[in-house]
Amino acid sequence: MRMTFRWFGTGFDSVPLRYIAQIPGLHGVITTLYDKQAGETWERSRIRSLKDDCAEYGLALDGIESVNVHDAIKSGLPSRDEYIEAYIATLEALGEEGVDLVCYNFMPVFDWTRSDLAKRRPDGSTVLAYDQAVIDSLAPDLMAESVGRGSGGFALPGWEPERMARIRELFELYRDVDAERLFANLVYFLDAIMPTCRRYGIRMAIHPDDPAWPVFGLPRVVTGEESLLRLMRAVDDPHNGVTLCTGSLGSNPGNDIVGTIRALEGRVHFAHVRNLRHEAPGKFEEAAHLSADGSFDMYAFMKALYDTGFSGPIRPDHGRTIWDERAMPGYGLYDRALGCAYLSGLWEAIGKASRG
Ligand code: DNO
Repeated sequence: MRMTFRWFGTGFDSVPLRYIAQIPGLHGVITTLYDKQAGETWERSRIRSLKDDCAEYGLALDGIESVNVHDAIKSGLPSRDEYIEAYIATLEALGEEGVDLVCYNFMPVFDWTRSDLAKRRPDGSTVLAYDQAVIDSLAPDLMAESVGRGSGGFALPGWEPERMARIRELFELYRDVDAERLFANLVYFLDAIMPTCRRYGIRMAIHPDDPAWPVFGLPRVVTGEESLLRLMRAVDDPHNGVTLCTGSLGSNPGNDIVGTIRALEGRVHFAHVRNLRHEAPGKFEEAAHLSADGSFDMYAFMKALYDTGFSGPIRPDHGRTIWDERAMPGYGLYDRALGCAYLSGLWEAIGKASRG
């Protein structure tokens, strides 16, 4: 594996690259052109300057998270073919610059959903939290407003104000899209981009739905092992792979993440490894990365990745906000840097133990 850190780019991220470069054992960053809306084509020159920014601090550009997929593609509008062309042009620009990993999601309207962006824990740290009862009591447009208010002034990934302003219109788009149609639209999209991915060696890594069940009545198709394997079979090309996000899959305690990692051997191209604390069905809060702080056995996840020969980028995910840091919820420096050190430690120990 290669240890990486998500970075939103100069002007968007509170954490400068020069700090990220000081995290021990870091190979590179996972980043994006954060000002690009879904459907826009990325210019090669901007990708090159992103790469140069990273190289200045000795960091590789290990992948893009995300090249977002336009709702016309997800909902299957006739205009989807134009948007797919634009997506392909972006993949070509990335491929020309040697970028070979793209994370994306296929969630309608919203990306990840949380009911609280700063739930206070007894030690004074704050975390992202989810409570289905709170979500059920909120209309989707109020949800978007409350996420905006809780973001501390940062633009949150997946909750772009430009899109959220059109939320009713977006919901309308999906009125007749059930899970089967959404899945078919995903397969249509992947079939269309696979030749470009093969030409440039770009590995697509779909991010699971978060949480791993339908919210606000919108369909979800990437919720666990069965749906992931179905997708791998439907587009049976190694360039069609997965972002193994333990926090998203693990939102459903019924998901056997270790089993899923093993079942997806060879198709896990990227890993987000984080911990959650389950409180009740449909109710959880995020935790520090250590097993002891949450509900997950983090060692078991890392061991399964190790045993299946995982060699892609891995990153800690959503940290707690600690030490009075002012940062985008989940994306401060401190707790994620602790996460990097911990996950690197587990990997070193697993490697040494397995070599005897
Ligand atoms: C949340 C992230 C997601 C993820 C996208 C991938 O913090 O894990 O926003 O980047 O779903 O497209």
